[in-house]
Amino acid sequence: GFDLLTFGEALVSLRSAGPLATGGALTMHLAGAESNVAIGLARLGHRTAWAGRVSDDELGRYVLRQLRAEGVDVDHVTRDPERPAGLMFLERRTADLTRVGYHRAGSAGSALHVDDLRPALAAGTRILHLTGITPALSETAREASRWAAETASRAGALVCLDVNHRARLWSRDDARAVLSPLAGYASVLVASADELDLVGEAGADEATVVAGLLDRGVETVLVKLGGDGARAYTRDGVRHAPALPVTAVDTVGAGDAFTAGYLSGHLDGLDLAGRLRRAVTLGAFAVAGHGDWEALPRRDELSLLDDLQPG
Ligand code: KDG
Repeated sequence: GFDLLTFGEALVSLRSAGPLATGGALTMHLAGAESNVAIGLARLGHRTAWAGRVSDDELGRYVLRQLRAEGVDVDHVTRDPERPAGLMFLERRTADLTRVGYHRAGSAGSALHVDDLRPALAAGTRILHLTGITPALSETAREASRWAAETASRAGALVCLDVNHRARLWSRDDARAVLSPLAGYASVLVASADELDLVGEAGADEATVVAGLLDRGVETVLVKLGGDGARAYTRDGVRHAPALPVTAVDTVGAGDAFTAGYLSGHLDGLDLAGRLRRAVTLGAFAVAGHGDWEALPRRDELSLLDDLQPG
């Protein structure tokens, strides 16, 4: 079995150095919140698998090659001969402003179906990670997400749902209607502060949403606060972890790194403080380097930022 199984849509991201409307060179990267998490864990030596559908062409081969090179198991990936790869343009519009554009409607990844996930789940996993992006992609991807969360939690896996609201894909009300029930399968729920009411009542404050989630059986609620770190809620109370004081050059992927660090700490049997420390450490690596996941640490690099750790 795997330590962690995750699934979703991996995208080919094309990054510009300046405004897209004036053209120029684009660089090609692997993107996708779930594949970012998979790479974060694989780099730390955990047995990690990613499942999903990829286009059966050069771009699909590129996605698989990147994941394999990072040590992520892709044995249970489906190749889709009919649909194209999902693309994402990451436009560096100004030094401080990046704009995201998706070309993913009708993509291979968005056609994800329950049947694509059966073999990977049958292999067994300690953790199932999923995001609120996948259920926004299509009806079949939504059902696949629900089925996987239910099946893994029944089998005794720790289910981690990272809300990851993508406003380009659906409205907050549509997201809430799907993600709120999905959260009922989760042991660990990750959200940024502005996403929390997508797994509770519209407009509800943090304390109310968290209380509701803990009541429904979620064990740990992690609220990401960007440069302010994160708060972790359990039945025992709340704990705050400050972010590490690094120079942020690229925040895309920081949330995925945070989640990967937390789950790595769980797999290593760390206590809550240790899991949070690893979470903010991976988040710091992600923001202090370019790319969604390229700057994430190997296990022998985890201590590189230790001088920045409080306490
Ligand atoms: O978390 C980073 C992701 O936003 C990026 O890799 C692309 O998965 C992605 C998405 O759907 O936005």
